[in-house]
Amino acid sequence: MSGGLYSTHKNEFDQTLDLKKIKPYGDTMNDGKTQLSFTLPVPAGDEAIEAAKLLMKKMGFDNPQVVYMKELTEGFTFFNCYGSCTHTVDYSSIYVPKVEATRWGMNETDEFIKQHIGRPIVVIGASTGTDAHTVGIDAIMNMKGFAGHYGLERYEMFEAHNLGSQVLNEDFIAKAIELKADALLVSQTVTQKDVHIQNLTELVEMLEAEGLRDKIILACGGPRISHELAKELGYDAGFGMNSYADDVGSFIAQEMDRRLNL
Ligand code: B12
Repeated sequence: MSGGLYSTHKNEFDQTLDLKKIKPYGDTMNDGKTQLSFTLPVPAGDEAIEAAKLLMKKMGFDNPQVVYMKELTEGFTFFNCYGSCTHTVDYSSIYVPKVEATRWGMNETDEFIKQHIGRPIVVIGASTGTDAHTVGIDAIMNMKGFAGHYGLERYEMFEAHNLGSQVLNEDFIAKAIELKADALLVSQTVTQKDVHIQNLTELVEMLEAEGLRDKIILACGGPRISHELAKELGYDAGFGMNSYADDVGSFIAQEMDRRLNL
């Protein structure tokens, strides 16, 4: 039969993709199939399953199913569930602010800095406040880098200082003054009770009070940081998941060049 399995599959099961009304894809287009997990503050049992299903209905899921349940500790039950999402979003109208820079590899960035800046750029990074997560900032700064992308310490034209974790904003700023930093890189992983917002905001306010904010390139990153949030908080750029030294390195080089040419 001509067309084979693929065309049969497409004709029989897939409905038209409408980018103005997208919903999750499970087995077939527009089936809305979604997996989600959450914990309820009740003991495990039939009533807990019913509560989970009712909640899913209220969230907009048809045919809610609880496929796994476990009491984590007395009075708290974890659920894995499936359901069909009834909502859609208009993908064609989405606008996401992004860092305005061309992403280069290490050699290209080094070459650009040599030609346009003419000296190594001093960068200080830290996971600040009470945040003890170091893997993110290490991924960006360490010599060996992350997922095949070398970190800033490996670059010839970056003088990179990684201060580690739980660095207080005042110590971070003192180091920036001591080393005459061109750029500060802040990593924030814990977002519970919006602690990252308070901490990131405090740093901006302290830099402003010292008269340093305009003299420094300030970027932040972390799994729940977006460029939009970073800009809102007074940063020059924000980097989320799947970002590498390439992204922030080329941004800093291009931003420094832009400022030198103002
Ligand atoms: C390892 C880990 C720990 C280790 C950290 C060890 C260490 N030396 O870092 C330990 C055990 C210490 C730990 C402790 C805690 N943790 Co923890 N931890 C994790 C875990 C499992 C992995 C994080 C990680 O290393 N990711 C890998 C790196 C490479 O990814 P990344 O950080 O996102 O970095 C990338 C980007 O975001 C970006 N990036 C990051 N920073 C920057 C900075 C700049 C400038 C740029 C450009 C880019 C950038 O680039 C990186 C590479 O692409 C996560 C869960 C998970 N699977 O993600 C929980 C997690 C982050 N931890 C969590 C929590 C709650 C805690 C604790 C509060 C637990 C507790 N109650 O004690 C404590 C916090 C202690 C503290 N004071 O901070 C929560 C955070 C929830 C939230 N929304 O806030 C998570 C999500 C777990 C969970 N699901 O609950 N944790």
